[in-house]
Amino acid sequence: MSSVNLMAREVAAKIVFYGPGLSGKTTTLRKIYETVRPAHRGEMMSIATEGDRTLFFDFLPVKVERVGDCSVRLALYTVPGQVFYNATRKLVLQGADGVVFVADSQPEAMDANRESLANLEENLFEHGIRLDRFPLVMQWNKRDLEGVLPVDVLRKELNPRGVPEFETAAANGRGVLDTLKAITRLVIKDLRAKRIVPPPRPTTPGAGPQPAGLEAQLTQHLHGRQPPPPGSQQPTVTFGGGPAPALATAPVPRVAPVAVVPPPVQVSPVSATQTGPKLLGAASALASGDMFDHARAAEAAFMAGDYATCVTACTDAIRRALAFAGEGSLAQQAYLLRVDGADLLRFQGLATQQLLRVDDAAFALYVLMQVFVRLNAVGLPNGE
Ligand SMILES: Nc1nc2c(ncn2[C@@H]2O[C@H](COP(=O)(O)OP(=O)(O)O)[C@@H](O)[C@H]2O)c(=O)[nH]1
Ligand SMILES: [Mg+2]
Repeated sequence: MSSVNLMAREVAAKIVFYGPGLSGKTTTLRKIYETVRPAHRGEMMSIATEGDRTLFFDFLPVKVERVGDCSVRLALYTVPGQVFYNATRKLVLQGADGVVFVADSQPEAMDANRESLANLEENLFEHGIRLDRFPLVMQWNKRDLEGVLPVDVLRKELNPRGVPEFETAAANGRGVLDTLKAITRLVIKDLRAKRIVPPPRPTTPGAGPQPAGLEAQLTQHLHGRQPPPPGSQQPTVTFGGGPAPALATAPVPRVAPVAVVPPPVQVSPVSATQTGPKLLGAASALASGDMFDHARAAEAAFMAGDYATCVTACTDAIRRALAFAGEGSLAQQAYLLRVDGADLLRFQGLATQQLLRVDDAAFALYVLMQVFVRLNAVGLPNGE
């Protein structure tokens, strides 16, 4: 999904936090959200079930200005770890420029770690990508817990290729920004090698202040917020007071997404000051004007399991939203707003599909959110 605006020398890259359920992906993204300066990140969107499990994905945009002489916009995503959400994982993985594999360091999670890594390899392969050539960073998470596996065991099992690895405790934020910096460096290097990102401009001596390098910029922009002093921290995230729930180590049957009856969904933009999850959907939270009602209808239908109605409501909302881009076909409007063309095509294909599944509806909501985000980015609709 990387895109480059050569005039603005702006690079957009997509980074996916992958790993088994409960390994700490959502917590990692929340910590990044809390740490990065507000000016350098957008709102974090989470689509979670009532039990706080990621149903579709979490999404957090982060901006790093002037890496060399480019700006970098990062779109950070997590995937749902549960085995039966594989279609969703594939979808989120589509167009990824790099992956952070978040492993749970506890011995009882090793089977789930291995299974998830194999699943990553398989899903990337289906997108025509080989994991062993792909920008990848390993995040050994939950290092704060007692009895975790030694790092060399994790390395031997999960990182034979020797990609950069970091010990983290996402629950208290330790190591998460170092992980993010490492994957950003790898992604930029990879995009430069593929000549997607132009090499740094040659600089002339005495030409004024040099743009800072990647490392300095990442550090400056990402570490903008001091961690709150001890005692004033957000309620510590625990496993409900008890020991960490053991991950399912028994083989879990691969259930086709169509058979999944999704639990009630809470979609909520997460904010640092928020006390409880808002029952406002991620799409409607981004909507303005009469698009709000359509977005609400789409979310309500999704929650009720009525996927056909959800897709129809998304179609209505997307048409209205794209109309703000001016006259023309949907494709032209989408192009002008820089909505992903492949996504739009796939979305339009849903209209002719007989059976709509939970992933189709989730995808429709995803495209709708993308359109709203793009509209917001260009300041439309204005004057309301
Ligand atoms: N002790 C500890 N708990 C963690 C850590 N990271 C996440 N958790 C907890 O593990 C559980 C699952 O985390 P979550 O981020 O939802 O996992 P996800 O399924 O990968 O998104 C939550 O209860 C978190 O509070 C960590 O580094 N240390
Ligand atoms: Mg999650």
